[in-house]
Amino acid sequence: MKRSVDECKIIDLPRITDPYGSLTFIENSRHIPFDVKRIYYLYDIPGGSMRGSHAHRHLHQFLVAMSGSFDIELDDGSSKKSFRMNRSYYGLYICPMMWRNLTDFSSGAVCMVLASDYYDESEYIRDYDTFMETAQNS
Ligand code: T46
Repeated sequence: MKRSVDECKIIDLPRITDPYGSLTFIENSRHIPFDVKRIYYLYDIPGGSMRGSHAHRHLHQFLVAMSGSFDIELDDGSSKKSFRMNRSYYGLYICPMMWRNLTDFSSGAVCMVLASDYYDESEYIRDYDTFMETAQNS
């Protein structure tokens, strides 16, 4: 089944705000469309860096800007979409087979990723031509 960038979307999270600050929570399978098996985060990202530049064959992910801001460009092999991430009360759901580039990290930006499976390098597609071929034949 060919995946579409239209399956990827911003999801607003619950936000509880009082005079002492705000609280946001994410519940497995309730707020995001998969079960979470792994959490990781990117931080101490030097200005001008690009992260990503790959796709995952099967992985579902949900990315949140816990601090600061950055841009995400998604590419399904036919269409592209861009998202500006700059609040910790929403995140971007990314379905499998999306090439992604993360750029324009602000100073102190932290990107948290919830993922549907454990780390597995064989599940990555790191070559863009291979990604295009795989996407077009799926
Ligand atoms: C994405 C962005 C936001 C591990 O050993 N375990 C892990 O769980 C992960 C995620 C990575 N690694 C190792 C594998 C590589 O040697 O850490 C190194 C960098 O990993 P990666 O190329 O995945 O890093 P990013 O920041 O370019 O990409 C990651 C996600 O893979 C990607 O899907 O969207 O974070």
